[in-house]
Amino acid sequence: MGAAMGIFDTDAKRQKLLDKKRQWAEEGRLLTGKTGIRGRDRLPPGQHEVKNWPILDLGVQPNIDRMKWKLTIDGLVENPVTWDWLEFFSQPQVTWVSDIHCVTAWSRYDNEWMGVSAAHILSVVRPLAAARYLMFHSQDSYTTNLTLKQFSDEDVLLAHSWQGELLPREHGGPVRAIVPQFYFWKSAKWIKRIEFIAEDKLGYWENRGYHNTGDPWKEERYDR
Ligand SMILES: Nc1nc2c(c(=O)[nH]1)N[C@H]1C(S)=C(S)[C@@H](COP(=O)(O)O)O[C@H]1N2
Ligand SMILES: [Mo]
Repeated sequence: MGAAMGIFDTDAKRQKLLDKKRQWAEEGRLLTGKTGIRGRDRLPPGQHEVKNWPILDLGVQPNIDRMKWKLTIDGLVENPVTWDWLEFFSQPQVTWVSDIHCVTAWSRYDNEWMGVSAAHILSVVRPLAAARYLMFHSQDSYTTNLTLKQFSDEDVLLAHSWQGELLPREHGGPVRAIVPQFYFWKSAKWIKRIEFIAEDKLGYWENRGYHNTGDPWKEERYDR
């Protein structure tokens, strides 16, 4: 556990789960050594389909009042913004259907997300030429990093709804990131800030043995 998480009252069971996940990275658990082909295969190597939707977090599920919620998008951009819930909702809305692939080997097909696209966010804030990476910052102090190119995929969005209902708190509501081309740990729940940066920095799991890119088709589970 990072020092920053010490402030939270994480129960023993969850702590065990977090320790196990770190252990998996050290041991290279679940690796099949195969490569899948996006578009040809539905399931990336080493994954299995689930019909439920498991919940994974650091042991804290922030309870955020939608009317007090705010999102800041700043760093190396021409036009930094802070949106409250109504401003976020008044941005153009998109719907995308995508599959979830979690590094703990479950995949969930056909999730319908609604929210604000990364493409729209980029058109509003206009990253400077020096901005080549970004960091998602969440209310539970979770972080995860992406390249600007990864964030620019057309199916990336900040979602407030899933299957036509507001995103429940345990799955990252009011708003979470959805980055479908990569393992689900890149999809930050309870997002509060997107920071555009010049040099790459590692996020929470990237700092704990997980791959910096996390492409499920190449089975980029761990940094090894
Ligand atoms: N803020 C925050 N986002 C997070 C996490 C987290 O602990 N905190 N866990 C990540 C991991 S490891 C996964 S697999 C998914 C789980 O999302 P779910 O609980 O909605 O399935 O959220 C990702 N985003
Ligand atoms: Mo995960």
